[in-house]
Amino acid sequence: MFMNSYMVVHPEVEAALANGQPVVALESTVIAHGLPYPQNVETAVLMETAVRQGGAIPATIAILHGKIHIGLTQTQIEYLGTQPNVRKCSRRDLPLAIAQQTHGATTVAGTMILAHMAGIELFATGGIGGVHRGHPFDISADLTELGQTPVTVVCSGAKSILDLPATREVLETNGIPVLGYGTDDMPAFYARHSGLPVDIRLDTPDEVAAVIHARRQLKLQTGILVTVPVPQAAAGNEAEMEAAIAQAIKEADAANIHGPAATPWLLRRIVELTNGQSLRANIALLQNNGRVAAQIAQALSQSTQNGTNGS
Ligand code: PSU
Ligand code: MN
Repeated sequence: MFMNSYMVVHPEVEAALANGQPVVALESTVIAHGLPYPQNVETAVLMETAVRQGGAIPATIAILHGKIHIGLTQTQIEYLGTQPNVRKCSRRDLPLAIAQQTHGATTVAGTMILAHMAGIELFATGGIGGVHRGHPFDISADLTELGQTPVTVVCSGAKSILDLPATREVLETNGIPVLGYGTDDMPAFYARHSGLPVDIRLDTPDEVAAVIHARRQLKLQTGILVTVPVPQAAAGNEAEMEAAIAQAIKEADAANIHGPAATPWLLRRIVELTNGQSLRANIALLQNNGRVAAQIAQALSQSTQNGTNGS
């Protein structure tokens, strides 16, 4: 594990890593910027519970007073979920938040970097960033990070607030294997299907662990994307979701909202426009992804201990 004076590892996470037990990283932008209070704090706690139920130790990652925390206490989650000025931290923001000793909520990119530093290979979240609709140069740094940091991200694809076909192309350009967990096409967050093909469909944690193992053996420094559809019962009405998304994008463009502010703004507006339907889907898929990531982490740690997967 790479440690530095900026990093504080929660004792439970530290013990799990030292003993080779499965650990799953969780991001914090979804807490500070992705969901409204109090559902943000409740969901963060539910996600940690889902990871435990899946058989792994959760490590929610964030920056508090300029210190990198690998694993938060419930009090720290509550604190982060109620602070007004939390920096949304992608790769470029990490040194800024640390030098300024401010609070930072880590995006998929920011969380991947810090998880990798701490020696955590699995990471669960809701959706990744991508190429913004109508703004082909607003490409999330998540897509770059997935191409250069060996962490496996379990998510429900990307939201259709993004240009999904363009996002799919950039994933390929960056050399990121896109796995469909129980699906032949990429899920689109609220919707179970996007119609865009995955690279391979896998149906069990062991099969995914084998791909992670092969990536390790080849020493490829690339991430892996595992895409899991939202549970059927929580999937939103597709037509209603799409209408809300289109409306929100129109409003954001009219208000000239772009860059890092775009995703949080759109998410908030879509919750309003769907009367909370999008929020319910979001919470359900986050929990489900936490559980799946834990099962994969467990399969990986078992195969590593058995020696079959070595290294
Ligand atoms: N997509 C969601 N919910 C989120 C995010 C994306 O459905 O909360 C967050 C994630 O933290 C992701 C970030 O990494 O937004 C992408 O932001 P940007 O486009 O500025 O890179
Ligand atoms: Mn963006």
